[in-house]
Amino acid sequence: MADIPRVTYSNIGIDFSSVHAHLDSLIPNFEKSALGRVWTTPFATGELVGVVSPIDGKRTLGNFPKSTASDVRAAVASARSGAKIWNRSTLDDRLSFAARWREALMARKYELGLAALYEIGKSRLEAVGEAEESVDMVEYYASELKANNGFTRPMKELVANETAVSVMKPYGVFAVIAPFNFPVALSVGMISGALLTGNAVVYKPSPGCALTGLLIAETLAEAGLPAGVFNIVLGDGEVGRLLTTDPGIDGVAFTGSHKTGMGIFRHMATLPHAKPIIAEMGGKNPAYVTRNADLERAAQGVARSAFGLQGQKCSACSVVYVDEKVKSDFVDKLVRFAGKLVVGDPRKADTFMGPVYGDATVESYRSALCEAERKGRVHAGGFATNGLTANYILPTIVELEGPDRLTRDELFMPFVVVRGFTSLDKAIEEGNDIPYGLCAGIFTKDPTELKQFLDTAEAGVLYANRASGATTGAWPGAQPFSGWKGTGVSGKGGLGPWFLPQYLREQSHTIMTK
Ligand code: UN1
Repeated sequence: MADIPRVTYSNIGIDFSSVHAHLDSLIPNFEKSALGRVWTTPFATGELVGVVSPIDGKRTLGNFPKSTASDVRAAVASARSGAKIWNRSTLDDRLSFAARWREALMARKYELGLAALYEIGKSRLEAVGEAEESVDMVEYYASELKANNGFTRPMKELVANETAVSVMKPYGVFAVIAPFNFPVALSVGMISGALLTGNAVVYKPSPGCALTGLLIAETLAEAGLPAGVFNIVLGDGEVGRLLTTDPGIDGVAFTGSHKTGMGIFRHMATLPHAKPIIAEMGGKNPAYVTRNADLERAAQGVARSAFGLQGQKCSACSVVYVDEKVKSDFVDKLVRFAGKLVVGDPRKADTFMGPVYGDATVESYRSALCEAERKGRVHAGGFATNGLTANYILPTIVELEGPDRLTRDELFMPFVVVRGFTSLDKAIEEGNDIPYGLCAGIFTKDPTELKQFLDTAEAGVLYANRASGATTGAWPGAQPFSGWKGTGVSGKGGLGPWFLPQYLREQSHTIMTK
């Protein structure tokens, strides 16, 4: 497979025909062996739930058991016993585990990608991309752990014969709650954060994503960990609530909606002592297109970020502020480029957008579109008609006069709002007023405008002039993914150098040597 190029979110325009040929050869066997199984796992002994693919609403992904309340308690108890060993693992133990896990993920990356494709309707390249990202996450976090000597630091010697060291220790057991949209990468990211720092884990994948969740669990079993260190539970929000409120957990890693994330924070505030929460809670990401922009590049970057994965990314570009002077030109280019993106069955090589995930998204799309028709101008959008089910939505481009809920709420659908501006200052002010603060992008060739954006945009991930994605495409070791404001409170991101220390608590050791 050495001749097959790796897929990242930003290496657009290269020849992926060998990736497609490889996937073509894998798909028939994947459908036979990975789909339609009846799964069992120790901490899910409740009713079996059949899950179908959003691709056609028919193909069974498998039958997955649900965790009962006592399964959740048992999983936490198992993690507590695993933590006794893993909390005291050495740096070498963790690094060699990371190397083994990376190998296991690497060996099964196309299978993991295909699972994400069938499970949530991701296009081929987005799906393989997230599997590749997972491999790189484990590698990058392990390299940070090693380069920082497990984050241990010698401290000042205040008096003779006294040594002081800052040591970073695991909290104990982390609950990891993952979302549907990057079922592999976001799960692997949070699980690796916890495990590489010596914490035990109870992991709950998104309710419809048991398949990828169980495959990830298999890669961890292949990598080998002491018994009880990694545990998986399956189920809906109620199972998540039982897990995050279990007294036996010491912290929560969460990626998902603002509402659910804030619910976890509220719960922690009711406890005798709060516990750490590492949370990424969504986004509503603006891009700015000035009169000094390369408009073709801007249109491509905005379209790729607004419509990739059907707009269901926390990083999706969902509102674009365009200088009035170039607005109609930009909108024409955006509509033209978006019109060429293929909406269809994600199993096919040329598909850019598959179905949206979940019936609720179809309904909220309908109402957002009606609202946009009432309030502004719809340049493109609606439902795909070429024999697809109702969950295939076309790239939707809407122009609105004023800021309102469509420019502020996270919609999680292929829907981008265009707003005209006459002052970049004012536009950035409005973009900053969005309650979330994950990503933002600008298209300009003017260094003063670029500096103004970099100095004033209130978001953790900033991009300039990117055709591969105005606001999307962060990669481990390259773009730390730190959520500001409503997106997150820790001020440190996944994919970056400060991610792992969040799973650790500091202890200073001061020792008189004589
Ligand atoms: C998300 O939707 O929570 O930067 C993550 C990106 C992806 C991550 C999106 N790496 O677009």
